[in-house]
Amino acid sequence: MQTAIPTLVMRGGTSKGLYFNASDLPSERVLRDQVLLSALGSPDSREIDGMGGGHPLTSKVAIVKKSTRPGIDLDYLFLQVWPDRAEVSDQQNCGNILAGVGPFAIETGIIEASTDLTSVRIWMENTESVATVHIQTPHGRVNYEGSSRIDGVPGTHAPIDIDFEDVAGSSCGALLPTGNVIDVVNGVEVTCIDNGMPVVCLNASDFGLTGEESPVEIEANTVVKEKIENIRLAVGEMMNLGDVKNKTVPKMSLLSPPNQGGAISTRTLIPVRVHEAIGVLGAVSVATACLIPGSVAYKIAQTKVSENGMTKIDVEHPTGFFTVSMDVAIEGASIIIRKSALLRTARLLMQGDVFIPHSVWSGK
Ligand code: NQM
Repeated sequence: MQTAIPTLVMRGGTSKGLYFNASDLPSERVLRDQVLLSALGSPDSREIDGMGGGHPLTSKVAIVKKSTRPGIDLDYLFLQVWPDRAEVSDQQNCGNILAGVGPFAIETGIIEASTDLTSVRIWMENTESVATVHIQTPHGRVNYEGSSRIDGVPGTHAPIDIDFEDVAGSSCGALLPTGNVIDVVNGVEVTCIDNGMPVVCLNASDFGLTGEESPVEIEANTVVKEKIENIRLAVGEMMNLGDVKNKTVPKMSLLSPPNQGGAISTRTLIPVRVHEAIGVLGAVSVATACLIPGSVAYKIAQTKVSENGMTKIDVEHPTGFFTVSMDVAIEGASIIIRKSALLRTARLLMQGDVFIPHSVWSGK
């Protein structure tokens, strides 16, 4: 016997995952996590007995419900299901999966669409912060087709514009969680930053890399990976994240000068695998570091701050660019990011039930 749980499979930005209505899952956390591990097929590096894709970017879950918070439409909890470890983590947010949350809620009737454009205010439970997502909804239906392109996804799709409000320090308590622009860890200069995602900025050249290596090449370089992981373990406490041994944060971003006309080039460990692109909030954090005088990123970046304070930063990554626009006020040594705006696309891939064995959960 198996239990059927309604779900939508969606691509959100450059990630893919299962989207659930919170009311369809067990509310008790341990049981909920067992259900999700079973649904995705973890632990197994191929996730062959479930819906996960065997990679952190395709082993993701969104749990969505109508919000009771004033001025907020939806609550969104992101969960990272480790493919090869029986672990479900709520320790990070995901701005890519976020792109599919509004469309999911409209498709499943949690909220109603407006005509033409629906703006949805989403409470991101992982980081206790707000995003506003703008979805094309002609005749009250989600439109997925269009001419917007994001690097890392083939073809073009309807745009989903996302605005993040104040997300600085949302995981670590401060934009610069160590209190410093630069720390020296294991003899290497790092900038620890959290503008929506905890990220450690590293200079690729400090690891004997050009920064243009492919994700496969970096993943094969066990010496460099070990050196980076040792720095990650050392900065966890300094970033107020505690022991990060089994956590997916902080992300480790190797930076080098741009070579495609952007502001900076990145290769980001998330933290075991190397991202094929870069995470949404990960890109926002790196882009922010580019604006902070003296940071590892600032020293490498070729950034132009526009006159009206709206700054556009093209973050290069292994499969193209990620453009972040920021409303920034730099006053002396302090930097205030009022808003970050970016483009994503999302697509409904499948609607149905995911089946899990009765022995895991016999249903509501
Ligand atoms: O940083 C991958 C992704 C992400 C997270 C990761 C993300 C974000 O590409 O907001 O989107 O860094 O684990 O989906």
